[in-house]
Order: sequence, then structure tokens, then C-alpha cells
Amino acid sequence: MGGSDRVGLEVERNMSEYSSNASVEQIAGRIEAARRILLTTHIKPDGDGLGAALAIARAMQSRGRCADIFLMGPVEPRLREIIADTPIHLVEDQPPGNEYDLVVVLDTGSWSQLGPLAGWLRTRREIIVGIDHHAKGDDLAAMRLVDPQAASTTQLLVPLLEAMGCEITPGVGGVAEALFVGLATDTGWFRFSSADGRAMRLAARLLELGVDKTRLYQIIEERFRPQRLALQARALASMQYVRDGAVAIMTLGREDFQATGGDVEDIPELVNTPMSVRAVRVSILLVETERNQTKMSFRSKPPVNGADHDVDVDMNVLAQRFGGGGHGHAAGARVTMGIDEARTAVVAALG
Ligand SMILES: [Mn+2]
Repeated sequence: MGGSDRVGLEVERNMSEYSSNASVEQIAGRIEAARRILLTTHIKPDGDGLGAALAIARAMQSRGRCADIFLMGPVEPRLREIIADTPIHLVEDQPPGNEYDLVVVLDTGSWSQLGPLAGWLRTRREIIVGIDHHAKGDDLAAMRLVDPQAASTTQLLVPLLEAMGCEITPGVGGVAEALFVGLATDTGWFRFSSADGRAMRLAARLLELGVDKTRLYQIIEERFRPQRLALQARALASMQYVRDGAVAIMTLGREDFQATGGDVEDIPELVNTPMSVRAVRVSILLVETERNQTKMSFRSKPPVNGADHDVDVDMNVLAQRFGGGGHGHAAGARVTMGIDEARTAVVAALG
């Protein structure tokens, strides 16, 4: 995205050389030729990273082959339900050994996102294939398939699985469901600007294969405890508008979690709540996860055609100021600051 610098943030134009260096056919051939495959994604996997790993593992399984999924937790309960019967390993419990001749890193290309597996991966660049839809990443894989225009990593897998002659298996626990989970969750259930025609055509195809989106929506989005609403009430009460109401900043401190008995598992997507206000273009949620450790979540509304908004900030650039990153409209960072210090720093960064 482009955008004005009216809030004092320069849009970074010099993107890194993070792009595809291999064709879908080459990567398909590489996977076909592998004897033992390890699949992984970023720490604290989301629906897309997990969905991508599940899709490949299930596709291989349907052809009598095996690929081992290694995740770095915590894995949210709602995602564990999506995993169903597909075997997974947790790196924390059981680090991988030396038996693999192919490693596929999904939905990230950043060392900072690979936590306890980073050391193991660093010695294996030549056997790593990266498949990702983020705009930035590190040179961690010998072969890369990167498309920042893709709505999800699972979308990138479809031509790959087709090139491998894999069936998009229907039903609960199938490949189609895993692909859909990644596509639906990364597009905010098809609300975000990334839900373009290509994404919708894939969604239609997966639904026609029998993906039960009502069931998946309830498993993933309508499964929270009452603590979620108690924390939401406190976050809304904390809300501060800056930039003439165009930026909403909410905070949750340690005392909010103590008072409600809630934890971070209760607050996914809470950052989006202020977006229902017309004037809000940017929403920021600051959560003190541990004493003096604050997680920053940044979201923005894409400009609507023809509208001239005063605030058009690249969330990825904003997050990078705090050592984080992400996409143009959704990004995050973790900082060693208390909640008040973090709020002051964010307001200052907004100019
Ligand atoms: Mn993703």
C-alpha cells in the first residue's frame, strides 16, 4: 500500500528481496522427490499457518505418504479442534531429529517467528522450502514461493497440490477444510480487503467440496468464555481516541486479567472492535502479557475508493518501529515496556 505521511510515518518503498525464486512445478517436484518431510509454521500458529501444514500433511496422507507437522505453541484450543485426528508434534516436547531431507516453512519467512526451531533450521537452509504470503522475510530457505497478493498461505498451496496431483479431499478432517480455515481466518471471514475475486473463487470451490463453514465458524469464532466479554468491557473503557478520533487505542493491563480471571486466550481479534466506529481508521490494542512485557496489535481500514482520509498508515511500518512486523493493514510487535509507557510510545510514533 502507499499512503500519505501525514501521521509522520514514511512508507518503506525499498522492499527486501523476499520473493519467489522457484516455480510451483519446481517446488512440487522437490516435495515429490523428498523421502522424509517436516512441515512447520510460525510460533503460536494461527488458522493459516496451521491450515497450510494440515493441508499438505493430509494431502500426502491421502496418497499413502507421510509428512510430520512440528508446531511451536501455545496452540489455541479452537485450533486443536481443527487439527482433529491429524498427528502433530510440539517442538517444545519433542524437537525434530536428523531424519528429514525436506523442511517446508509455511506462512512466515522470518527468523524472529521461528522461536525454538530457529537454531535447528539455521543449519538446514539447503533443504528448506518456504511458502509464504508476507511481504517481508529472511533468506532462510533455498527455495521460496512467495506471493504477497495471496489472501492466505493455504491459497498458495492449491496450485502446488494440483501440480503434485493431490486430491483436495472433502469432509471433516480433509484437505479442503484445512485450506478453507486458512483462507477464512486470514481474511477475517472474507471481510478484509485481501478477500478478492481469487480468494472468493477458491472459497466457492471449497464450499462446493462440502466444507461446512457454519461448523468451522462456530468452532473458531464462537467458542469463548464469558471472560472475553469482561475483558472487552475493560478494554473499551480504557479506550483513548487520538488524531481527531481516527486512531483508537485500547489497553489491557495485568490488573484487568486479575479482575476478570481471563487470559490472552480470551482476546483474539478484540483489536478489531473499535473499527465499527466510522471515524476510526486505525485500531491499536496494547496488552501487558507479563510485567513490563507488552504486546502491540495494529489494525487499519483500507482507504475506500475516492475517499480522502487523513490517516493512512502502513501498519507493517508502524510495527517495525517497535521491532515487529506484519501486513499493511494488520501487524504487531512485542516490547519490553509497561502498559503506560507503551501507550505513550505508540502515541508518539503516530506523530
Ligand atoms: Mn497467513
